[in-house]
Amino acid sequence: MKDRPIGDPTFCNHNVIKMLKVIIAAFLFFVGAHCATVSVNVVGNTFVPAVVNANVGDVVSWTGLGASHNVAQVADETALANEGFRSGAIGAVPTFETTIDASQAGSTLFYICEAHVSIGMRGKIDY
Ligand SMILES: [Cu+2]
Repeated sequence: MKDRPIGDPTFCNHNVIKMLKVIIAAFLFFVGAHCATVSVNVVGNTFVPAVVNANVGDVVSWTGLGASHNVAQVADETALANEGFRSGAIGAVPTFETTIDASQAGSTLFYICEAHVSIGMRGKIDY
């Protein structure tokens, strides 16, 4: 093997590639380690907790939707019309999940149960 002077740009290309692999692996681990599942349950006609905090990459998971509830994103605290994620028709599924993506960062997401929004069945996801 030929000796190369310090500063030679072809020096140790293998090590640079190895280092990049380590950096990418560390980044993926770091991102993965910060993704969490945020759980919301339905108790009676209420989302519990009604306000949750989530980060980009987190999964928000609703359980207890049963036969008489659903989850539908709406524009704000008073809106009634679906605008975004939706679990389907009322009672269609017992559980529902949505993953928070970067386009939703820095805002508050509002959602309702379409069957019971008239009696205040609303929730919020804060960032
Ligand atoms: Cu409901």
